[in-house]
Amino acid sequence: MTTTLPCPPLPVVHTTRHGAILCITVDNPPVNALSTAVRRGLFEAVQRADADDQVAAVLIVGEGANFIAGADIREFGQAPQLPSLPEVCNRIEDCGKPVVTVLRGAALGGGLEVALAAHYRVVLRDAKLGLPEVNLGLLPGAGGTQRAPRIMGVKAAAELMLSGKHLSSKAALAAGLVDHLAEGEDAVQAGLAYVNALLNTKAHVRRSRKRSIDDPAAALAELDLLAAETASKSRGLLSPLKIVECVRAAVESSFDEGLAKERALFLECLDSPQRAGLVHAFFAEREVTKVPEANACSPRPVAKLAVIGGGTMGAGITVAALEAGLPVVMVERDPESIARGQANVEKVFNGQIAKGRLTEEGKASILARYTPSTSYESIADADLVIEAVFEDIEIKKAVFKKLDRVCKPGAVLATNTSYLDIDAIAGAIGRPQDVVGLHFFSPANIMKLLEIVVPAQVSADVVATAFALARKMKKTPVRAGVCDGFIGNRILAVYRQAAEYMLEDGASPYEIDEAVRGFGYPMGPFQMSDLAGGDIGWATRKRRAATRDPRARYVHVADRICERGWFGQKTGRGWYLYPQGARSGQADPEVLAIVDEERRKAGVTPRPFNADEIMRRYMAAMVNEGAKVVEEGIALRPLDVDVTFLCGYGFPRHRGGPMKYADTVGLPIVLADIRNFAEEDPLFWKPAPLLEKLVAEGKDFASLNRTGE
Ligand code: 3H9
Repeated sequence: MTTTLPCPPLPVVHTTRHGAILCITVDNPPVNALSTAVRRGLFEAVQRADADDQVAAVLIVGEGANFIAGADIREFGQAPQLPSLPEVCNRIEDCGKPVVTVLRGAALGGGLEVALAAHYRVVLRDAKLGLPEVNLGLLPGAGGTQRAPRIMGVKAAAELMLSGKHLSSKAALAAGLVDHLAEGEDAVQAGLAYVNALLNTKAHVRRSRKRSIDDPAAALAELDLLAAETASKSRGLLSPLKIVECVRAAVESSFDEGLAKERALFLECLDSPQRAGLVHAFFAEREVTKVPEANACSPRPVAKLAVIGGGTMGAGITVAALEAGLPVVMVERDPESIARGQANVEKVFNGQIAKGRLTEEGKASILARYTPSTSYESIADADLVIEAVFEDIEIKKAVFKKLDRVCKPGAVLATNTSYLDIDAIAGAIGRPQDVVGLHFFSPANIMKLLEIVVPAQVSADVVATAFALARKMKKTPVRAGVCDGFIGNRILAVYRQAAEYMLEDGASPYEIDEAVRGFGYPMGPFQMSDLAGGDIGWATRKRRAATRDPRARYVHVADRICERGWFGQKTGRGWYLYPQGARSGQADPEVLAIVDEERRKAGVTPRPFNADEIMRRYMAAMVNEGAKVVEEGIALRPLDVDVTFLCGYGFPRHRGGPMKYADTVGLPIVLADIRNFAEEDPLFWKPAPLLEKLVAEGKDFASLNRTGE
């Protein structure tokens, strides 16, 4: 009888000798993150090299396309294991023999900190260097806040940490962060050449902890300015403020005191719900791309795109596709309309030129991929067509019938509708298997979210094609089922309604907006409506009027405002006043008078609301509808709802999305609120059965995100 023994795990750190040089390779796919095993391996390998008389120098490289992408984010929140990353970095720096790192691909966070602790740094051309911990609610916690200012200067280091941005190899060399930019693609070869040169010149170890800060007084003055700017921009975020504190310690204290400060503040950030929310957002944005159709089949090739409609959405989609390198034919119904469509496209690029982000030549080379047309025949060879015409089902069906006539077999036919029944659109033509929803958000060339709406008859490879297109266009795709409003707009309609009820019950639109901003949104729902145009919501309300439950409460204030032609910023007034085209609005006493009048008509005696109550109701409505959307399979998992709101609706990222937020608050508390509110209005505040079930079982939404359990 033969027994199969489990394979021993492959070593995540291995060493090879090249004469007197010991090469340590971190080999932990996919991105060589610094897991416990990697930290142990690195620590022990450096320890052994230090003690080995045959070793004269150490080289550290990463296997594959990356050096090291940082600490293993999956380990955050688990019991800490030794050695810690600061200990590993200190061990590297303490090595008595020169330690050289070669950086390629990602050298981020803890990965860059390993390199900063080494004595010399070489980069290959494709390297991207950064300390992006701030994006995860953290600060560089393995000496980065102390070593980077000593190596590249206080201001540049603080800006690198506060922005979370990556530096190219050239920029890193110019900033003094690395010593040498090597040609070629072989990290080991480049490293060996550099180490040999060092050994030939008898170069010594060079510890960044020993470096002093240039002109500390000037550095502190710069830091004061950065601190003030950070405090005003941080909108309740903890880690940017802590980063500034650590950098200040780098200037004012000894290296060891600075390290101790960094450790204490890092642990504080690590424990914060902000870190948990941001890490959830990081993984959720990657999980959303893992959908059954994309796993099961290959996408159809897409080399040529067509967009029907040159309005705001059509032009935005066209720009996004052109920027992704795709050739695009834009179709409009007549010469005047296509001229407007082309002008809309050019306006975006002209704006980029005005801001210095694009040159005239750059614009010309992008527009070389753009073909305006008034003939559907011109898109006969398109691989994928996106319809972005007026939001009316009959108009859309007519467009799809034309597409059915002219498009080649196998072309993907997508609609950019935000609410309409895509099953009905697909059912109107002879190839429903090719029809999918691609719901872009405005401005489509900027907003990350792309809802990929999956109608009943669509074939799986069309869905896979939509996900591949999203990747090419650098969008964050979320799979949604067909219903009125899909994931995002369906949930928005409900919490918007909760806001209107509070408005009629006594909160002013300005108090509601302020509470929502206080929660971390860039703007409140009434400001948002003024920005988007009140007429859009008005049209939706009119469309839904026929199917609205006659027992449901209806607040008329928004209609009264729209009836006056007050559609928001574009008309100079809406919920707010915008004198002389101002972008930020002022409270409008006439709006408050309309609100009072509607309260009187509805027989409501207004009562005060504080920010806490406003947010409890606003979030309870959002979470309850989110649970219904998950339960009905409109969203695959709670995390898909989270990503929709993070990437398309301005939900504060550090709270991780509405479903993550509900888990943080505790589902029993959210459900108790809903039951409490239901005493006033049981029809609106009907608890989602999924929420009740989870509470009864003592589970949270996160339990539904863990697939395969
Ligand atoms: C830190 O370092 C703290 C220290 O200062 C102090 C410690 C004491 N860990 O994005 P992709 C996974 S904080 C674990 O799709 P790309 C990712 O989930 C850290 N996993 O590829 C995905 O997994 P899956 C500071 C990680 O090519 C797969 O790798 N570092 C990590 O578009 C591929 O990722 C950062 O913030 C990680 N650190 O982009 C860098 N990184 O296939 C974070 C990635 O199962 N990472 N994964 O879905 C990134 O920015 C990008 O992932 C990177 C690659 C640019 C590296």
